[in-house]
Amino acid sequence: MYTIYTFPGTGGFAVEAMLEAGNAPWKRELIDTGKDEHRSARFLAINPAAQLPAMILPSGELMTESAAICIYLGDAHRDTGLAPQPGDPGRAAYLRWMVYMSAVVYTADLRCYYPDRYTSDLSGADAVKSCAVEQMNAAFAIMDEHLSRHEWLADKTMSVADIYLAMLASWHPDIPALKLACPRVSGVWDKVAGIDFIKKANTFYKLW
Ligand SMILES: N[C@@H](CCC(=O)N[C@@H](CS)C(=O)NCC(=O)O)C(=O)O
Repeated sequence: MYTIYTFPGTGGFAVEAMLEAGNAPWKRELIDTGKDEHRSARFLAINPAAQLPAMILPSGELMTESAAICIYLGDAHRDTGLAPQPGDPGRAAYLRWMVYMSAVVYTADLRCYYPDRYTSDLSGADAVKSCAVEQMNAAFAIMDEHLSRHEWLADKTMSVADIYLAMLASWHPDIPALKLACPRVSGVWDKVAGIDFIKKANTFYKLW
């Protein structure tokens, strides 16, 4: 049994989509960030970084970092077909974009939505935010250009990287502008949104 600690709107979405696709037994533990439950002693004992999602594996081991959890689940449940395996075409691109999105885009989202955490001078928080949005836009443009030459991020096969991309796109602070500037990113988001297990995950996460 997998246990995911999560809440609507969070990066638990991509993880839960993988759990849905993998048909493995799992359960959800709600941690209400609006009530600061992620900073409670109970949750800090699970994830000292006070971030969602966190997941307990069937072995009892803890995993954090949404991209790492998605990669882990893609390998543990290969029958989902959502994670190109070593030797498969698309493996290098899949790993490249998973790490890129986690390291560059997700972190820009955090600077955008929590700018006060990224400066010791609160009067500069607006500048932190606008710079984060510019960095996010630059990253989406790089992925949009890649998608002008490849059907999916990992080329010919949809992978969890595309699900992760849709999640990050849904967090953009100006979605109409993103869709206009990055039509291929928008196209991947539309295709991902039409899949049944994604619809099911989104009934809880309400990302779009
Ligand atoms: N690098 C982490 C980031 C996780 C993260 O920042 N999650 C957000 C929700 S999407 C969170 O926990 N926010 C609450 C807070 O930072 O106070 C990951 O990819 O899992």
